[in-house]
Amino acid sequence: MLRYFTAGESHGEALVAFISGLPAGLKVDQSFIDRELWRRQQGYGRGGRMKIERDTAHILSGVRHGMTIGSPVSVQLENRDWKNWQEALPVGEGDPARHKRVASPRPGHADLAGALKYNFPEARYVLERASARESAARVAVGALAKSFLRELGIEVLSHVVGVGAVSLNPQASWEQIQNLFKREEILLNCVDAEIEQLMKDEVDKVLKTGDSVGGVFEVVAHGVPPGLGTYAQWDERLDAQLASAIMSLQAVKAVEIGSGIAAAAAPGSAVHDEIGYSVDGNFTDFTRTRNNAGGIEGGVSNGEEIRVRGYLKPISTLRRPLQSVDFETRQPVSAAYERSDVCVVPAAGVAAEAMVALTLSRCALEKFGGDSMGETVRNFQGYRAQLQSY
Ligand code: EPS
Repeated sequence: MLRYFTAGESHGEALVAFISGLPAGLKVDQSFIDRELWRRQQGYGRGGRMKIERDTAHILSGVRHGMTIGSPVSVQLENRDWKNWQEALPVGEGDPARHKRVASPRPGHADLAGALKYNFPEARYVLERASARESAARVAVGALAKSFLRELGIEVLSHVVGVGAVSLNPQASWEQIQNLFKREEILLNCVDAEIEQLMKDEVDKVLKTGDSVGGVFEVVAHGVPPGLGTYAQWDERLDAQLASAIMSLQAVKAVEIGSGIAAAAAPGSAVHDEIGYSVDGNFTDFTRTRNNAGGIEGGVSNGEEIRVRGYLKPISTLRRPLQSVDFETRQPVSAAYERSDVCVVPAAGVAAEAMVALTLSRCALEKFGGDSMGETVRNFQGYRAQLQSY
């Protein structure tokens, strides 16, 4: 069973990720993991922290001679900023006078709910863990999941479909999204250069006014065979698992599979994807003329591209803060501000790719099993042959 956890605080010494259940014999390419981490750090509208960090994955266990060995993989990501925080956030008792309080909770952030829950007098420890910095650890193990999926012919990428009031229409093709992945400079990760400029204008607008902006990313999984996930039990439905995985990312407030939102207002005839059948030599396939279902019907992948969108609220740390209350005096004050990003939509898309890759890997391992890659791929090919002779 594929399981993964993360640990680490935003300004602690390091982030740690742990993944167990990957088959032995999976090739691990360190430069690929680091490129994924680099992608998560990019995008127009990032704050000062990304100038400090150079995220790289330091693999501690589970990989020898460039291959997984079937034992749990643990990965450490150094927080370069730790050197500026070790006295404020020591593991030992330290000097309480050096503690950096977060005196007033930010509306929209975990600050208030977290302080109430854990009975903290202020929000420092809350934001340390609630911060989206944690998503870097997910991207590290997500890169391993992507490497695993690639052995089954499945690729997972993302692109940005909305920033503030600007959105991309019509749908981006897989080829366009693949081309984005090759870019050495990531602005807003939009396939349409003109729309991307308008998105940049949206970010510039909030930069000027001390505000922040949200948006929408889309993750696309290409090459997914029919049959991942099942309607047999509520928590095994693929769409339910993906929705939970995406919703678990910081700042995501809604998730959409395929054209789910528009579908709620359209008649059935305009929504459901009609079915055809094609024969090309020995190769036969069920076909669709469109993919409003986002590649999932009845909680099961149907062989089309999986398309899932995450809707991000604007970052809750504002340079021109909203009204809040002082934790100690309970008097009205402005919400706390240290520094922040103003737009993180492309970065959230990369973190969401990791979550989709981890979810699909878990479903694929449930279906195909295998303790070594040879065994998993053999089982997968057997299933492929079964589909061909269906
Ligand atoms: C982040 C690092 C954080 C934040 C951001 C995500 O760094 P710092 O708090 O030191 O500036 O920039 O976190 C948030 C947006 C948030 O609301 O907590 C990162 O690595 O992505």
